[in-house]
Amino acid sequence: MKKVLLSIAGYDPTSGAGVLLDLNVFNHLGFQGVGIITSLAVQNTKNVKKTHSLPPTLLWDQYQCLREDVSFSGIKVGMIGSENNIPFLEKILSENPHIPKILDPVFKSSSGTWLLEKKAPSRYIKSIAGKASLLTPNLDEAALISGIKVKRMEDMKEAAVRIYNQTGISCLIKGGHLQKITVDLLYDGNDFLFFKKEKLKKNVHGTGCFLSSTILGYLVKGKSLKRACHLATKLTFEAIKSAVPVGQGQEIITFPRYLKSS
Ligand code: PXL
Repeated sequence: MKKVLLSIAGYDPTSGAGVLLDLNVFNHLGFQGVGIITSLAVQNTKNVKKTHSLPPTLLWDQYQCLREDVSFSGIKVGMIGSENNIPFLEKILSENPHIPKILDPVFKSSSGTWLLEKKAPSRYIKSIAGKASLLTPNLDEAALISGIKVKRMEDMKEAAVRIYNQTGISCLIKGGHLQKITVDLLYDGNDFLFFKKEKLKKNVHGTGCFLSSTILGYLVKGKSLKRACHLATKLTFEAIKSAVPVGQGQEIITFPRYLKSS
């Protein structure tokens, strides 16, 4: 039977981020994707106009309906939309201890809109401690979680250690918004691993969603965390290069046609 990966995330109608993008990535990597919608984002490629989160009971209904039918080989969680959904998240993570689980702590959109209540991140972090394979914050989210300013590579190391100590979860900090270069930093409690890329002058939406769902795919294919992050950061870089404009705002990230998935 085909392996199934679950995305728990928001609905971005442009398909440039959230569940629609995740399922597209899972499909390209050879998996069946299934999705649980947490929040409806009213947005176009220019900005997020508003979001409307679904209540936890509806999240639970979606999960139970899928679970009684299919078994998940991996789970990726993106935008959860509301603090009310944190207990649901905690329950799902606890119920699935033996499969890879990636948490992309989507607190704010790249266009600046808050996608979770401002005070919720600390509760989020407490609830997920010890329950996932990897956290993938960007610089702002890493600063929010760790409580320090994260502007340079040295700050990224300090923040990653703090986040690891707070959560017991390996951490990949995405440095796409550093000033001169693009560097993602993985800390697994022992080693620091930097993934450096040339800085691309493109304004692309959904890069974080693309990266975290790609890492999940590689983990489920049996790659180690370090190898999965190496392969996924490379693929994401190529996908950003292949991004295309579809409207007047940010470009949509696109799975490179010429690349093989494994
Ligand atoms: O890229 C962050 C993100 C994630 N998920 C959804 C979004 C956005 C940003 O717009 O709408 C649903």
